Amino acid sequence: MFKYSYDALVYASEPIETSIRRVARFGYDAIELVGEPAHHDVAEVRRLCDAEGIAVSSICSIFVGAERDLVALDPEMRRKGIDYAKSVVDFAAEVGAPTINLAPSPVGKLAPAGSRQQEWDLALESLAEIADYGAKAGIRTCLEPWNRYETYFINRLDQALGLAAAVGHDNLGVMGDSFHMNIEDIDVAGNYRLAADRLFHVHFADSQRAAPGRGHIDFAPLVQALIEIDYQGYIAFELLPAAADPFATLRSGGGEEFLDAYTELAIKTIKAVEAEVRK
Ligand code: LER
Ligand code: MN
Repeated sequence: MFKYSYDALVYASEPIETSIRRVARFGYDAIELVGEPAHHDVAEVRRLCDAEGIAVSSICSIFVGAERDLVALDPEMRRKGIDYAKSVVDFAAEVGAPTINLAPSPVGKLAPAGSRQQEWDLALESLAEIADYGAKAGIRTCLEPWNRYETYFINRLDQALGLAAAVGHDNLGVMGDSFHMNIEDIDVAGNYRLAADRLFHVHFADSQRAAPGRGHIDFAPLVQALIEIDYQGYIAFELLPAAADPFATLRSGGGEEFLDAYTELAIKTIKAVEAEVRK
């Protein structure tokens, strides 16, 4: 059976203790933490996870803003982005998370500042440095493609594979988020198969980013593909309200169902799909 995780990003700013207890209560193997090292007390996270018998599956890097842009044309800004990614690697090592995700440029940057070629070349350099730093710390790094409304850089898993191959570092793989892939990838299951052992991490959410079972993605072919490639990573649920600014919705107390109800429903739905597919 796969290992399951829930992204604490969904829980917005609630105390981490509540989040860890909730995922443990609903039978998860792990929690995914938000890539804001300064917002976490590492000793507390470790103590709570040990007490609840769960692991930290991964760190979800937060590439937002000009200071977290791995292809920034200004070398000082680019350095800030690289240093941020390295701080997420350090955080992962401290909390015992095996994997972090990376994005070449931040959420909401919808056009290159320089030429595409120039930014591509900068991405190769920045990503190689971070992948290498991760390798030395024993932390796997992987590229997450986002849909066209979040980034111009890479939108599909096959593009992420192309970028990872161009970097050519063993420690740089890809991850596939079913929400983004449902929008952009021609064949979601096919692209999981194409990634094969370069697929380091998976995010699952339904078509409108609600819990699987609440939208129109048929998860059986996706699960089948993961089984066929002998996927050994975690399936982490990253669910968000259907709003232009889902975080504002969560912060203002909207999206109550993303707490207990979806935490319970997501794992229940996909475990049932997994059991059926493995029959
Ligand atoms: C992060 O995992 C993600 O999928 C992005 O949509 C965040 O903006
Ligand atoms: Mn994601």
